[in-house]
Amino acid sequence: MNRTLAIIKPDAVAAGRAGAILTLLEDKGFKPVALRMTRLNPAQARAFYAVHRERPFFESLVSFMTSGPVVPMVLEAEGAVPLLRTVIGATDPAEAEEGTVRALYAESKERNAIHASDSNENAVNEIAFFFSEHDLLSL
Ligand code: 3AN
Repeated sequence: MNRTLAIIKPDAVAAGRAGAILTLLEDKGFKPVALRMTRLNPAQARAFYAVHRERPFFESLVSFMTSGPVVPMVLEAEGAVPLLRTVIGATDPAEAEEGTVRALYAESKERNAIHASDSNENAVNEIAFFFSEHDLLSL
């Protein structure tokens, strides 16, 4: 069994879609093993998205990610990382496959409803960013 990190982003939480997105993820076979609600401060958002610090959209992304509560969660499934990337859809909702989280709930490339780790290595680091080992349930 593998683990990945998802974050329901401020746009989806503010729109009241957190529950619908969690239901969709559960319907696709993911088991949440840790979940909480938090609001990132700018230093945390900058650290989380450090790989994007040279990109033109970085400050806007930090501003968006700190604009309201987020729901980070650890999800377990066979092949969790690639499976979740498929289930969330493309970064740009206009290009996201029908039925994906972003096709259903994202507003734009930036306000795109959900984050998902893009490699097993990043998943380990991103899970540790939000959760300590004793927060993770063994199912
Ligand atoms: P993904 O979230 O699909 O892994 P990344 O890692 O390329 O996409 O981008 C991280 C986040 O940065 C995206 N979720 C989105 O919020 C924001 N972002 C990416 N590309 C753009 C863009 N061209 N304009 C504005 N925001 C963007």
